[in-house]
Amino acid sequence: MSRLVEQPEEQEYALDRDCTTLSRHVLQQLHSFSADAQDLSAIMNRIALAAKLISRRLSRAGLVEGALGFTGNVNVQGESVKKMDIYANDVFISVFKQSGLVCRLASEEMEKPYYIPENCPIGRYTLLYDPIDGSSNVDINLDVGAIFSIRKQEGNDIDGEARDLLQDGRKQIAAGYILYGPSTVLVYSIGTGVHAFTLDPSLGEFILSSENIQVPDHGSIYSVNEGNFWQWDESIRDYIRYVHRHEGYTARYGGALVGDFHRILFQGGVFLYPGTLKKPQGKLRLLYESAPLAFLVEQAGGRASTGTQNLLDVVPEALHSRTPLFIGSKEDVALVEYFIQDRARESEPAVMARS
Ligand code: P6P
Repeated sequence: MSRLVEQPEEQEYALDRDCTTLSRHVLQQLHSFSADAQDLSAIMNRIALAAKLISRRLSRAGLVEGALGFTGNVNVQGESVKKMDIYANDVFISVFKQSGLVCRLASEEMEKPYYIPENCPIGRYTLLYDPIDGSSNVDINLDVGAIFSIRKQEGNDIDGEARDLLQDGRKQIAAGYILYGPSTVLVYSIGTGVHAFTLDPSLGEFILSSENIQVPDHGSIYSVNEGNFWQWDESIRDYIRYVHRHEGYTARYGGALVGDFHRILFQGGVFLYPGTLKKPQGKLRLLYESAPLAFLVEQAGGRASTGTQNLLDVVPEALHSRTPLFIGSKEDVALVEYFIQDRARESEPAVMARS
């Protein structure tokens, strides 16, 4: 039986790809070895280290005493806190503490940012993150994620109110997420396209797996928690009725934003978290959930909206501000906006010609 023999050029490609680590890729993207470029590369490397530590914990959580379940506390969001939320939050703090890279860490799990004063004279960056997104999936071994955003430090924040963070999403200099699924994948952008790295446990390295990802202009997937139908504005109900009545749509909803977004990034479609009666501004937090994903999706040729405004233009009133989120393929987000902007009630949307 003939052995599959890689051709020399295939061997060279495979070896080169296996050597394209995250930190090397960041420097390649920046075409620079400046201090700023090195800092950004080092920050991404620390995020990768946090991802490896959390991935390791998740992969054995069922076997580790006290890894799963609730802490019995409620966070600033009013949500019950999982033990994994706290563990992951502490991992990010630990990996950045001695790094000299960031002055502040702003997290879904902390009411106020965590300051690393010894880094502030040096660190010119703030890391905003959701350490475990979708923690309702943790105890049942389904996919969860983390979302991160990197912003430049502006001013010295002497009163600790972090007002310089209350700026629109276009102030982000980098953003990404980690998906803890069958494999651990880190997706990021520094404004030069969207790129995915897969953790190779045998190497302990994130290796480049997809470069310059482009979200399709249209996809069949709509991703929303239809259990909230009774709480939605009529325009959202009209949109849902539309996709229920037209061929070519498929519902997919995993209960973890990162996994649902990852599916849409690669296959197209739209993720929706509209405002509800109980949460008129929606559930998802702007600075460390929606805005980082909006940064990515625009880099990938897609679109993110509050329904009436480009998500990246939204200026938060507070660190934990929420917004409705409609994100994904530009045609599919535009259709949702069409219903929301109420034009659809008078005439058939132009895109209906598609079906
Ligand atoms: P619901 C997880 O708690 C999360 O913040 C996102 O990851 C997810 O998309 C959303 O909430 C799920 O919320 O109301 O559908 O359970």
